[in-house]
Amino acid sequence: EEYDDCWLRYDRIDEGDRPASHRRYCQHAYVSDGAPELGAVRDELRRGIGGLLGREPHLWHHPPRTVDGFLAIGTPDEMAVVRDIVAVETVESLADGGYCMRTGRWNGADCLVVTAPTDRGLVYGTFHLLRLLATGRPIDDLDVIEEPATADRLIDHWDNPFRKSVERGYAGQSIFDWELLPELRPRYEDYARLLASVGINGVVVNNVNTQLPPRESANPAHDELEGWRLLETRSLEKLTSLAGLFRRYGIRTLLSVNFAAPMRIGELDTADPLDPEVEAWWKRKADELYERVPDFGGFLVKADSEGQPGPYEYDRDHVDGANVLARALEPHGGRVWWRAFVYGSHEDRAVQAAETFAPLDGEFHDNVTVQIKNGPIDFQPREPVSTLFGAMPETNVGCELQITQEYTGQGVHCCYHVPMWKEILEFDVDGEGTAVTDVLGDEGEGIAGVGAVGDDYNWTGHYLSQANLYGFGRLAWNPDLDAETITEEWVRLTFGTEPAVVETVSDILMASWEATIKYTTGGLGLMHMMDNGSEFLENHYDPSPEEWPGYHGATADGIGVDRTSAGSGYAPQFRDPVAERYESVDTCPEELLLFFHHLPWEHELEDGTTVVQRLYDNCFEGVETVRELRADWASLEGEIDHERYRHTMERFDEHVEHAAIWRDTLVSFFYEHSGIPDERGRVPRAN
Ligand code: BDP
Repeated sequence: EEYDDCWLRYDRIDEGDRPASHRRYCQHAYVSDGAPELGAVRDELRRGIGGLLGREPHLWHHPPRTVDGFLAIGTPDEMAVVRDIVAVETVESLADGGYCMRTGRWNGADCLVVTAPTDRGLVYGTFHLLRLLATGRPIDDLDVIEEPATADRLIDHWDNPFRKSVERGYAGQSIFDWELLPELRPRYEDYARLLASVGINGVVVNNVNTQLPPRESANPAHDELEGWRLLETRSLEKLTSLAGLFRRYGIRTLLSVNFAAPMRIGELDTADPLDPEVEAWWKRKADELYERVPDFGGFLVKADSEGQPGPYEYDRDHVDGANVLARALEPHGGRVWWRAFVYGSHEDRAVQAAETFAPLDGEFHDNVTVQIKNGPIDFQPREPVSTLFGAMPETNVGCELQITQEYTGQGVHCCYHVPMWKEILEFDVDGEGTAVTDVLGDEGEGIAGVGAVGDDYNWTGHYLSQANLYGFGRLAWNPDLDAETITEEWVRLTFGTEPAVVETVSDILMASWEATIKYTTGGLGLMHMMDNGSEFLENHYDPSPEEWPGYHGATADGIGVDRTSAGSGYAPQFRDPVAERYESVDTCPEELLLFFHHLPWEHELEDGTTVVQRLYDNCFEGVETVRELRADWASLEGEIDHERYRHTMERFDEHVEHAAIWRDTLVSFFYEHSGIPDERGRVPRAN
């Protein structure tokens, strides 16, 4: 089976282009024995150093003698050389996953130590070292201390086991083959390497939709969604095998579970979370799981949301629902990730999550994390941040981001999400400098990304979408990294260090998100301009603004949705002064203006342009930018390998065409409702 190496290419660097320190330190490596993670470290050193330097390192089980330099990788208690070069207290004070890298002299040789309090940290340290080598950085004067900003950094796969489809996946079928498991595909290991190389430490292997919503089940065209079956005893052997592989890379395995499992899998006639038999069922199931997978991460649950079962059916609330699962996992160190994605009972869905969850603050068990989507709607190209991040101080919260490009061009458009995620994670929730990331800092909190990989050769459908997976991991590890740093790192690892290539690809990525926002929304905060498709899980790719009057609020007199205190009340859910800023038309930032306000088409923006004219201009500008990005990509012909050049070029051709379709649909829509022509005459008048 063939597939791309993504950012772990380890292409040979010519002797002349590489700092002398690489060879001096990396020809010999003393790696401690024991834990499975150290096997992964050794394999990676062979691959990485073997590739980059053209010769595999000599691996030692004791400190090498009579060498000029060597690597020493292990925990302090296992290696005297580590203790001599790095203070034990420094290492021991680090959080799980943290590590130190430090150069020193030992027994007449130069020595580079990679050490950590846990084996998982050694894996991360090794990948960091290889990243330095691959990007051509010198390593002879290192003193690095790294620690993850948040304890849990998860990928949520929306993969449907058995039938292998991926909900909102644009890169082919699921990489997980549950029919074949417990037999392992080589690809799993390479996936684990990619994830560990950017610090991901948990993988939820199946879709949050574990059964088909009732309204759909009547449709014979759909196979059943059967993710709930993974909790069956006969699936556990498969899970055990996969979990064992991920464990080598410090990654814990988790499952999405069906709240009605005691009925679907067990023999009970209720799933009432307060029923003692239900409680006992979950406990038995957890015991059974942990017997096989002692480091099992826990359960992810979508309950009472879009047709998935939940506690409401029994007149119980989300606390009752989450806590019964939490009690079952607690003795084993597992965690419940309980999603806050609920809507349907309010005219404006934006307000519902906070109304439902904020009053429950403080009632969830310690091993429950409430997992909140970044915004109040649903992964739209740009949304305001969810008010829940500032509303549950006594609860462990997690932030759910979308790596897959459901609403941002799927496998076709180039849209780099890192700048969006920076905006979200840096958002000041209280106006006093408390960023979303600060809310995520405690034990039991974290960041989850909805996965983007599939069985395609290039993993993510679009080669440039690999950058979203890379960037997600890097940001989850350290949200303070700036977008430019992450981008440059990815490009250097993926396309090499030639300055013109690095600059061109980085610029393309950095410009892509703003362009997407413009041609898919008009850039003033409109939601849901897309096609919902006619059946379950379709589309979200083409434009179809007429479908969603309640979301964009377009009428003859104006556009936008009033979400101030006079309207649906989303703005006042923020804490002051944030609430005040959104509440007033004068202070609301232009890019979210129509999210919070319904305004006349001819309302004047700060520079005197009217709302409708700005919408026109933005749509045209967005497409212009995409044309420029395509031209920039075209300039790389001959500078990068032909296959990646060609594949991506074809994507750009389609991107330009499709962006123009978006533009034309949106501007006609704005014109039809407003009756106001484009000042620059670009918008076709009604026919
Ligand atoms: C929406 C998707 C849908 C998911 C749902 C969710 O369109 O496929 O099931 O969110 O997050 O974005 O549960």
